[in-house]
Amino acid sequence: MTNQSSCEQNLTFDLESYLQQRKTLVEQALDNSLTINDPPVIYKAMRYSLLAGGKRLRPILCLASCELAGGTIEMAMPTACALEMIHTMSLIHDDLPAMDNDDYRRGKLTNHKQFGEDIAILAGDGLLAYAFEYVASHTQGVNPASVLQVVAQLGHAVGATGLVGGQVVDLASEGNPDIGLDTLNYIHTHKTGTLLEACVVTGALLGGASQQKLAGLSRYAYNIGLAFQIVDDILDITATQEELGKTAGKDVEANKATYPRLLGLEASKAKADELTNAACEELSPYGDAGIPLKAIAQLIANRKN
Ligand code: GRG
Repeated sequence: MTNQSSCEQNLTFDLESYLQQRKTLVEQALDNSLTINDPPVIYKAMRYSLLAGGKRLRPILCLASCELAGGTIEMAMPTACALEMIHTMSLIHDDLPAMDNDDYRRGKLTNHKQFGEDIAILAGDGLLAYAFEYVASHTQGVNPASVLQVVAQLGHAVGATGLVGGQVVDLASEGNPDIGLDTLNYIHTHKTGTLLEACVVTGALLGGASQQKLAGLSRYAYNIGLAFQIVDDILDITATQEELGKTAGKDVEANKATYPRLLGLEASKAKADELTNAACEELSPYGDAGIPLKAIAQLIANRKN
């Protein structure tokens, strides 16, 4: 979709290799983060969803932001894993019969279809709690005050100020034909945006970014977060179940307010492009060092799943 000037980047940057290399590192770290213990069923359920694939966009964003701020991959990896644990928890809970009631996720049966509803709820709870434990117990080489800020940022992204708040308004809006852009933006920025923002902000905190840099990166994250969710709305209409790894067309079936429904497909694509462009503009002070985050912004706008 997007090809705007602010996102233009050095053509020698190979995004595909970059993402593949980062994804491999993240997959390895996630695998090592959680071994099977007693009682085995809960660890198996947690690992089933945590290691089910996915784009690993959130941990990759966190690592990239930490490096941009002057830190290393090692400093950010525990938080990157925690972000994926939190994201996976939200997917498990979102798929439950009481929520979105879905049978497939990441190309596999959803957690409750595989393990039952009771264990799926507990697997989500286990991942959420472990995410915080993991950051606190595994982060190394970072000043403890910054780790504390990371923990606070994660809590802010998950609770009523983030995922939970967005989900509550989403549920309350279901089937209401009068939902407008303000409410839709609230849902999108809370359900999706706050966690993506946490990825970028925690990475920057761990890397030692100044307040000014944090503010700019936070604006970058807000813009890619909303663009991400608009593209999600578009893909629900235009992509197949095989491409998405989850049921397609669910928003239309549930009569949900979405960007395409409120604005139309073309205007929605234009809005996603505009946000992506605004995100890239925030990276202009960084020159070539900002290339990975620019490329990720473009990937979000152009993704097919
Ligand atoms: C229980 C504390 C608590 C919170 C849960 C269920 C819920 C509250 C919130 C729902 C959040 C949610 C599932 C938002 C949708 C975000 C989204 C667009 C997910 C898809 O992300 P991708 O495309 O997926 O990055 P992969 O599989 O690639 O990781």
